[in-house]
Amino acid sequence: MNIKKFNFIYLLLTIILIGSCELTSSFTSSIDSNESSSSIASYPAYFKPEGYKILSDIYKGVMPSAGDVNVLVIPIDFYDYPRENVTVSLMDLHLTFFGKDDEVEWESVSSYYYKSSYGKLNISGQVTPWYRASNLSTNYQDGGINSLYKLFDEIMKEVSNEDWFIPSNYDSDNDGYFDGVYFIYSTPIMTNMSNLWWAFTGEFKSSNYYNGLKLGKYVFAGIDFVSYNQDAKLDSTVYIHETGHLLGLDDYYDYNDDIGPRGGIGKTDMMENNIGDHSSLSKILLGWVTPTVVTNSASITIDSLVNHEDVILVTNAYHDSVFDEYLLIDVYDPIDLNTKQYDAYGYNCKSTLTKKGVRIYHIDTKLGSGSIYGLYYYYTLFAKNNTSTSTKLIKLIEADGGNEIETQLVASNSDLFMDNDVFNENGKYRLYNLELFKFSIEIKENKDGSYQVNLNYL
Ligand SMILES: [Ca+2]
Ligand SMILES: [Ca+2]
Ligand SMILES: [Ca+2]
Repeated sequence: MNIKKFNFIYLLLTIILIGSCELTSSFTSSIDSNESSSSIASYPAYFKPEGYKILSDIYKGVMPSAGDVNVLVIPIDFYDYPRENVTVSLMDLHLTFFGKDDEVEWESVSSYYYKSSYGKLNISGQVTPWYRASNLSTNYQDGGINSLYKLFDEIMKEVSNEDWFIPSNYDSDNDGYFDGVYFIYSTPIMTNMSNLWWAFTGEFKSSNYYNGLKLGKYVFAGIDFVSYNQDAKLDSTVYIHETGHLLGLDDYYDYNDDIGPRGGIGKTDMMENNIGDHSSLSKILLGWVTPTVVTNSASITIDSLVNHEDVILVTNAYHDSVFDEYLLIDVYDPIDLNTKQYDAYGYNCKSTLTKKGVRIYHIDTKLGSGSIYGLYYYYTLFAKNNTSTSTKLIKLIEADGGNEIETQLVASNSDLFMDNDVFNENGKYRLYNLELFKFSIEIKENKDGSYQVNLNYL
């Protein structure tokens, strides 16, 4: 698909357009905190760490990842694309964001995040009435990022001056930033083949206050995504993915096959192809699950991540931080958030993982200074990304020992570790600094469907 180059998008982000579930990119904010590792203490063989920092502790202007969060969904129309021409009603938009799971095709933004966070994140909010942009949609398309910021500034001034607007309602964590703002435009998506009319999450570059609050991260997405999948009643998947960015998560898909390692994590994740539940990495970064940290030989039982808060973090040396290099072990299960979406949206949203098994991820979330990679430029907290760096931010280790995620760009059931499988039996697996990984990992399936993970320090 040829995309007309949109000048500020050219500078700030490129959006990949693939299947109906593969959408959007983000650019994320600059870093205001430098989390370096602290002194290495001595730890028990396994333990639940306390007091470590998560994304929202070090990332200004992101949506709080826990608690009752109240967001604003602001529909914007234009003289050349007036609200009367929009087929999606604001009630449908409301249900897509805040409805119950049985009021939408799959999950609403709210019901998805409630389930994925094990009840820790409760997103509610309101869809405001339509606001009219002061210029034609084409002006913003041609006007660069500053014209879009000007639009947001005008809209936020209007919204924050409304009688109903009570600032404290929109800042649950009291950090001075709106918890979440979604600008939902009337223009049909991909109008004029411009990737402005798609979906992205960005950081508002202004120090303006709106009735006492600052706008940090925002989502810009079309209302047409509500009806993007033709057979689906109300489709929230794009807004769910963008909310991941509002929370501070990166994309896990590969923007470009030609640079860096290929294949992302094999099309298996909400931050990759808008598929299923969030990964154990995302859940750790958002504070929804506390990993069991393993530093010496141990045997630990885990069950499905989608409905159990079970993740093992195993590392040669734990540095009191989840912003580091380590392996994560969790249980994938094609149930709940990992399955109903298939029926709703069809093939393109279907994970190729169709059975239960153990996933082992190689993670490198060491903090960086903001990655820049040419056309694929965006700010990120992390030194690594899944597009252009020589090793990945998050990599799914293939149980079958093949490399099909990088060669065929998709994971398969044989990439899951099953009963009696052993990873790194010979002790030859290396971390990215070429240090040998000091554990072998043996998987035993229990009668009740959970897995015993035997970690043997080599
Ligand atoms: Ca806030
Ligand atoms: Ca790549
Ligand atoms: Ca494989």
